[in-house]
Order: sequence, then C-alpha cells, then structure tokens
Amino acid sequence: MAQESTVQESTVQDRPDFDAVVIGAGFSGIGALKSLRDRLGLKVRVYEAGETVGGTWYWNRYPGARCDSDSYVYCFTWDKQLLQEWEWSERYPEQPEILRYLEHVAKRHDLKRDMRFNTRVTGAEFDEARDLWTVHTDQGEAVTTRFLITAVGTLSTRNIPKVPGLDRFQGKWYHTSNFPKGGVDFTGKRVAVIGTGATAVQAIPMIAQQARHLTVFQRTANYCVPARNGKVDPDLVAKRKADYDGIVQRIRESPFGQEHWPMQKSVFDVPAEEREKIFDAMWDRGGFAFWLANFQDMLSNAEANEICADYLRRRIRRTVKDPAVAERLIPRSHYYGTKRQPLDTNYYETFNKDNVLLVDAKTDGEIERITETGIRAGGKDYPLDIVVFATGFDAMTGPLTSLNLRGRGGKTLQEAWADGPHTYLGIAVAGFPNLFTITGPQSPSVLTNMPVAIEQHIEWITDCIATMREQGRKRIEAEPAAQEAWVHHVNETISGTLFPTANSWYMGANIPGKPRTFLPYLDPAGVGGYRKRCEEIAAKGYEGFALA
Ligand code: N01
Repeated sequence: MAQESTVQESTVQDRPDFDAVVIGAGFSGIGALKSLRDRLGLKVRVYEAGETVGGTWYWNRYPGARCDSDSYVYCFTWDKQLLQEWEWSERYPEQPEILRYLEHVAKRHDLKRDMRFNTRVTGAEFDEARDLWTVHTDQGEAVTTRFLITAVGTLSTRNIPKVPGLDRFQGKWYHTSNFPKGGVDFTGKRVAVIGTGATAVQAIPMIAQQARHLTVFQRTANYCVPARNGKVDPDLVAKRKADYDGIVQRIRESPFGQEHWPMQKSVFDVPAEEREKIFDAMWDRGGFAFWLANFQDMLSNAEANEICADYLRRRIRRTVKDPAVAERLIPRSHYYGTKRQPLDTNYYETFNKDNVLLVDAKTDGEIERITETGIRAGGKDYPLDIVVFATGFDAMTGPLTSLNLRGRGGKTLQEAWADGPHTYLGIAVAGFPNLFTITGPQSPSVLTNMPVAIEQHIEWITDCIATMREQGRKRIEAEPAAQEAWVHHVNETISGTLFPTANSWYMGANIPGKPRTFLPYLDPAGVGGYRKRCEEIAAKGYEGFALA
C-alpha cells in the first residue's frame, strides 16, 4: 500500500504541466497543435510572440508581400473539406489573404484556446532527472513539458545590417518583416530600398508606384523570372478540386513539394533552337517552373547553368531600356538558381520609370553610412525620407539559437552549433532530448513548398510521440554518431551541386561571421525521398535515436 502511494506520488511529481509546448503559431504551430491535441489527445500549449496566429504571414506585411508558391498547394492538406471550400482569389495569395486563411483554420478547429499570444519564449532548459523541459516566457510564466517543439519558422530572425549612423537618421526606417499594421504611406516621399532579394523584388514595384522617388541599393543582382500572377481559370480550379487527393499525393512524393519536376534530360541533349523554345515555355508559364522544372543538370553543371543564365540575361536586356542599368541588373557573381529564385511582377520594368534610381554597390560604390538626411554610398549622398531594409534574415539557425535553449549539462544550442548546425534529420539535436525542430536546419524545409515539409515533420513527430507513449517511453534523443553521419551526408550531397559556390543565405553567407555551411538539405530524391527516409528510420525502431 505504502509503495503504491509512493509510485503514485512520483508519477504526479513527474507529470509535467503539458505534454507538449509548441513555440510559434504559424503554419507549423497551427498544424502541430491540431495534430498533437486532436489526433493524440495531448495537453498542448502554444506560445506565440505575435498577437494572433500567422507567423511569417503575421509579420511580413510589406507592400507586395505574397506567396511565391501556387495557392492550391500552399495550404494544409489534412482538412479535406476545407481544400474543397476555400477559394483563393489569385494564383499567388497575398499576405492578408493567407493570414485570413490561417485565422479561419484556427477558428474552425478551435485552436486558439490552447494558444497564448503576445508571449515570447525567453528560454528553456532540459531537466535530465525528470526528462522534462521547463519553458520560460516574457510574461513571467515557467511551465514544464515532456516535449518541446519549435515551430519558429526558418526566416523569422530579421537581419538589420549594422550600417553606421542609423540611430541618427531623421526619417523613418523599417525592415520588411516589421512593417506597421496599417502600412506605410509612401506618397510624396523619397524612399530607399536596401536589398534585391525575393522580398525586395516583390516590394520595389509597389513602392515605386507610390513614392515620389525610389532609390534601390543593390549589393548583388539577382536572376528574376515572372510570377504571372492573376485570377485562376475557374475550370482549372474545379479540375484541381476534383483531383485534390491526387495533387496531395503528388506533392508529398515530389522533389520540391509542388507540381514541378526537373526535366529528365541535360541541356546538352537538346539543340539550341529547341532549348530556346523550352526556356520560352517555362518563362511564359511563370513561377518556379524555370527554377525547378528546368534541365536536370542546370544546378550541377556550370556550363549548363551558363546557357540558362544567358537566356535570362537576354531577357533583362530586352526589358530594361537603359543598357547601362540593364548591365548592372545582370548577376555576375553567382550561378543561376543557387540563390532563392525571386518571382517578379514588373520588377525589371520598374527600372524604366523616371522616379526610380539603381545604386549598385559594385559600380556606384557601397553604402558607407546613414546620415541624418539619407544614405551615403560611393562618396555620394542620397537624400531620403524613408529607408526600407529588405535585407533578409539570419536564416534557419537564427530563430533557434535565439531561443536560449539549454540541453544536457546546461549546454546552449549556440554552443552546440558554434561551427554550424548539427542535427539528425533536421528534426532533432544530440544533447537536447525531447526537442523536435519543425523544418529545422538540415531538413528540406526552405527548398520546398513549406506546408509540405511542415506537414511531413508534424506527422513524423506525432507518430513518434504516439509510439513512445505506447511503449511507456519518456525520452528520445538523437545519437551523436547518427547526427554526425547526417551532417556529413547533407554536406556531401550538396557538394555535387553549384549551391555551395554562392554567397547566399542558404550558405549562411549573408550574416557576417556566420559559419559557412549549407543550411537546408537537398535530398536527391526530393522531399518525397526524405519522407521515405524518415519513415524507414521510424520503422526500424527510430534508428539513430536513443529511447528511454
Ligand atoms: O532576403 P535575402 P529576402 N548591405 O537575404 C541585401 C523568402 N521569401 O527577405 O545578395 C547591402 O534573400 C542582400 O544582398 P546580398 C525567400 O525564401 C518568401 O529578400 O547578400 N545589402 C540581398 O540583396 C527568400 O529567399 C516569399 O549581397 C545587403 C538582400 O539584402 C527569403 O524570404 C516572399 C546587406 C536580402 O535578400 C529572404 O528573402 C519573399 C547589407 N549589409 C521572401 N545585407 C514567399 O513567397 C543584406 N543585403 C513565401
């Protein structure tokens, strides 16, 4: 009798406040809560720094913000009824529409009751004796949980370059991921956009329409292809709705989580004239086709890449009227496709406008400082009222290392990743038991249509926790040897491509001092192949993980 009560007591003592704490309420956090709570019946708490759901789509409210993936695949696939009911207004949904969609999902599945908004997680530490995490928030809460699940996104830690003088600027400045809620009125203003990545490429044409004058500060030119946004033909919408099961299966098994497959032939298999027609067809189709459905050797063979880049250079020269400006908009320092493909709507055309000026770091000089009245670059002053930093993010690792997580022996993730991320499958980290990182570094994540990668991780984590509960396990942890083999595999796989040659955020090259290493994982068999690999590991009793 006495023994029984002791056992009960210790069980109660060991029982955490929550079975799972999820950090973030974007696509990942919403999906994780739904799966863990409604499929497994877990007690789950979601913490979100924003005032509502949305994640990326809550924060990124800059003009022109919209999704670059086709809307019919940029959604949750587990709500089959909603796949039929929801009507996207355009090929690529705009930020407010995606936010409305996520709000709708949260409401429809009664998810907000388990979410705490305006609450930032400030740290968490693993209790090795009890196999629990204690999670701290900026609202003074400290809760315990068996599993800690990061749903913090990959591009959520903004990069504001340390340009001298910013604190003295008398005008207004914003980072694209932190625009004021009601937007910014650029009417009559002299505006600068710093950066020419995917975000700037969306924002620049919109800002140029409103501003009195726009100066674009370009450090590296980019290869843009047309998005070709617009209303989707209702017949196509109906056809897709009738085939959603097929679509879902195809994108889950696909290379990039969307209906794009690289051609099964080399650039050199095709005569120049035919090649040109193929490029034209991809160009006319718009979107990621040019990047993801191109010749199979385009991202691995420098000469094949050059043929493709030549086509894009000709397009830029044809669109931009001033030949000197066109030349400055042509990339010269990286291979096509080794940086994230920006999709444009009138980007190059915008440089034909009288109120738009391109300042290129390589030919006009680099930004030296921000003054009280503008930007000084290449020895010249550019007077400004508003500066927009479209300067990107400390991608993939930044959102995780800034969480202040402490694993075994109090070791922080920053310490564990001092020379770059070390993960197993991009989902777990040795020394950090019971931690799952949705779309973490070294997983396909940003190289795919994100919802597909997110759902795959959530399904795998849910199955894993279900198995652990069935087996009465309290702890799962990546084994160091399996982790190092994975890191090696990730690096070896990418070394056969042109990606490592670019100074991209994929390589961590955009953040001064960040270790240079490929951050996502390019599975040769695509996100579908990665899914299979993860399933096989689970089927082998979670090979490479220690369970207790
Ligand atoms: O950021 P970026 P982004 N001085 O890092 C420049 C996703 N996204 O916000 O190339 C001067 O790509 C920098 O120059 P350089 C998408 O995955 C998704 O545009 O480093 N310039 C570059 O031009 C995308 O890739 C959607 O030399 C400086 C720019 O700033 C990711 O977000 C839509 C500088 C930053 O480009 C990030 O895109 C839009 C400095 N000190 C974006 N520092 C969707 O469809 C940086 N730059 C969902």
